[in-house]
Amino acid sequence: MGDAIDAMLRPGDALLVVDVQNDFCPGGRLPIPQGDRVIPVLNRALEAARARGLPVYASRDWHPAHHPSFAQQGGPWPPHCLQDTPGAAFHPDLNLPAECIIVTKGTRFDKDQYSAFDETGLAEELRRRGVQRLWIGGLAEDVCVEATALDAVGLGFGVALLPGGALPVTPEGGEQARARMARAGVVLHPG
Ligand code: VGL
Ligand code: ZN
Repeated sequence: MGDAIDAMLRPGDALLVVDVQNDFCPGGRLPIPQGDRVIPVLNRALEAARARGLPVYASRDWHPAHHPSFAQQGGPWPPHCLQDTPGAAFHPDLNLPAECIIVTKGTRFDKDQYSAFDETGLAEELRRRGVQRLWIGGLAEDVCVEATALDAVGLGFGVALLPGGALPVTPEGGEQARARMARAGVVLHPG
């Protein structure tokens, strides 16, 4: 299924890989079950985008110590993706091209930023490059992928999820997230 992505990409498309970082994969500090299984799918999409000269973006969660999303600070999550630690690095198997633009989020001291569009300037960057449709995949499907996809739709971009390219924190969470995304106009089963 992932291989079909090649035929679905067109001019005006871009790829956005959300938070495929060590801490969100097995062995990390906030592991998404089987989170690393999205990597081969994303690598095929990255290769297809490269072959077509389409822009590629990768977001990363990049928290300072004592971030408000951490449990000790009253937030919902264990500490994860601490700036400049191995857990915050992109998974080593993810083949991000040299031209990939990195979108850093989660750095604010006062609140979390689940969406790659939340005060990052990403929408302006995409418009500058003539991007009309975003293909999104990554981790977690029911947290940052969802928030990013919903924002992208709200900002006027076409949005499709990469088939097999996202996984949730929990199966139920994933189901609910996909329902909300579908209602908002995200294309979940393109092709
Ligand atoms: C995420 C939980 C906390 C994500 C980030 O990238 O989906 N989830 N911070
Ligand atoms: Zn986080």
